[in-house]
Amino acid sequence: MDRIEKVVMATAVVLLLIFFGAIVVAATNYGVDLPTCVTDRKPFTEGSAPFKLSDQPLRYEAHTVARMWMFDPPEITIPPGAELDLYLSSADVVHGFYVEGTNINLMAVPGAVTYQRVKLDREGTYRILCHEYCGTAHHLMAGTIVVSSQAVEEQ
Ligand SMILES: [Cu+2]
Repeated sequence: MDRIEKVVMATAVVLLLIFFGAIVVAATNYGVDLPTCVTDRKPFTEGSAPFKLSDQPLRYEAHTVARMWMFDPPEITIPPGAELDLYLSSADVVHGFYVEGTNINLMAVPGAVTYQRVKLDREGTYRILCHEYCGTAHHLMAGTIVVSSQAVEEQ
């Protein structure tokens, strides 16, 4: 083996050890972790309409349960520009939760709670669709997110 090849290989090994060490230090000392949408919340089987978080204006939280073949609650109403913390669980099998025309896309997994913070500025009705085949009536599984300025007066 040529001397230059040995130097290049030794340099590569040293760099690998440095990078691996940096990952270990980041994970153990700085809490750096892989991004995930799975929370450590306890799974729930009853959905709830969005409720306003009292300490912050225009912050809402909703708990949605997916089950064959519906979303509970079937309609989520929030005012435009509100931030919605959406928690999702499943009562039976794996379902999908996709909101047309947005980047909202979650999996509903039995025994787990997934999460996405949602902000919709434009008023309108957004269709929620299940995108994971979950049985014979999968194609009927839908819900809506209604973004309406009237939602402020209702809550
Ligand atoms: Cu489905």
